[in-house]
Amino acid sequence: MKPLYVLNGPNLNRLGKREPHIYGTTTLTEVEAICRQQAGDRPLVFRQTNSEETLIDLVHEAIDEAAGILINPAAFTFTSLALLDALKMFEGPVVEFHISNIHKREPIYHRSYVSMRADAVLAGLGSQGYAMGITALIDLIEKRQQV
Ligand code: DHK
Repeated sequence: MKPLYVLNGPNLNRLGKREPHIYGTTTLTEVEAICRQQAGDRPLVFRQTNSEETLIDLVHEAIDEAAGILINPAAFTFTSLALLDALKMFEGPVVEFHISNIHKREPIYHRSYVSMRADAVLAGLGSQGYAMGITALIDLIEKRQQV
């Protein structure tokens, strides 16, 4: 069974301390545990990077290895055409995830490049929302396998 890839972008390593009024107090380690709990016996690869190059390299790895991608691209959501181009090469389902409701925030957070490839977008559910992201990704994978 191919693994689910959960990819996290810049500054998310500071979750728990970072702007708790926006991102809450759940740490990234706790987010990983939430994802693994929700994935059950499905293999899961969980990564975080502050580097655009590394995030793109992880998407390239997922192109060959993953059943689906759950990605919180963080600030690269709004800046990286290169990330969009990388995601376009992935044939499996992509779920875009944001802890905060980006559409309720400043305009700089409104236009997502990643949404131009994502099959679904979840935003504003807090860190606990990663569990719903995993369930949505598994659902999209299974639906494709039924076709
Ligand atoms: C995380 C970030 O770092 C911001 O750049 C995004 C996203 C929102 C989040 O809500 O998870 O705008």
